[in-house]
Amino acid sequence: MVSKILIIGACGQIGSELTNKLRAELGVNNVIASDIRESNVELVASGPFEIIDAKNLDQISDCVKKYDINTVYLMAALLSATGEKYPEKAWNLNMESLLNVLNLAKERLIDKVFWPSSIAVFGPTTPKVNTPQKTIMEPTTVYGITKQVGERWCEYYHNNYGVDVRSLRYPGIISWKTLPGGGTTDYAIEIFHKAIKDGHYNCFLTENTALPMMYMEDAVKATLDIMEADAEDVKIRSSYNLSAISFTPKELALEITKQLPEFTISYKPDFRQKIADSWPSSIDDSSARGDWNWNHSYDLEAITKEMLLQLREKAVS
Ligand code: AKB
Repeated sequence: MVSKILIIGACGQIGSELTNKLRAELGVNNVIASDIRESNVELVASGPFEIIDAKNLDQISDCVKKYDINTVYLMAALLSATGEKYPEKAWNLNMESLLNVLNLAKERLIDKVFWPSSIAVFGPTTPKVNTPQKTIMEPTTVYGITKQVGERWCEYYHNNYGVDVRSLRYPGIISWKTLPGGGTTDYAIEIFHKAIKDGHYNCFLTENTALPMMYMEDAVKATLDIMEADAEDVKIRSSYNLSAISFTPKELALEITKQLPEFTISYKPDFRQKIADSWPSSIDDSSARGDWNWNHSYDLEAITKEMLLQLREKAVS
């Protein structure tokens, strides 16, 4: 059967790269991009695009019927830092969109769902180092709460209605094509932009705040790997721990100075420090590696080289 895919939240950081990759693999017309507004000109011009508010079940359902969609990637969400500013908005968007898509799968209008969870599902009482797949989860951000509840819903719909839903707990994702918006791990992207533009970065986290991170290429690969895995190999239907590397702002700055010796960094922690402090510093993702052979490729050195190269090229083009 031909995969007919709908990506909700396709203009965002991960959605846009996922759309490009899936279009390259499956053909442009088999991957329908959608978002609440046309905020990514290149993406909108690159193939079929629909305006969809992820909170609106009718809009999603009409699009699914119009294009005979069988798989939905739900990438629309309010992230951790924005969520703390607008808690109710974050709850409404993150929960209603998920239930809309799960209900379409329950009604068999679609066959398969991808929904991203996050390291934000963990909290200050979670073991911080090498955080296990199954552990204490008491998130203190509204974003983390929506991810935790969302995971429970995914598992519930799988167990009770046979919904084929697959999910990953993304760490911070580093990329150069589309800017992230409203996350706590965003510093690890901002730093590259500022390093090239100003030679200096004022970091909103302290120098020793270690967080799990991953390059976009690896994140997209993990997403497609789990979606293409045999159903019986996807043993966890809440969400899988997913990990590549962990580093602190100081370690990242040091790596950047290997390429840009003049680069300097200062630290002025803001409200996002508290969010970062509540999250793990590293993740044990052996279940993902064992169940469907997940493997990452990019280490800190490779990410740094690639980010500086691509952003420099983008700046002159
Ligand atoms: C955020 O910082 O909010 C996100 C995430 C870790 O889910 N990047």
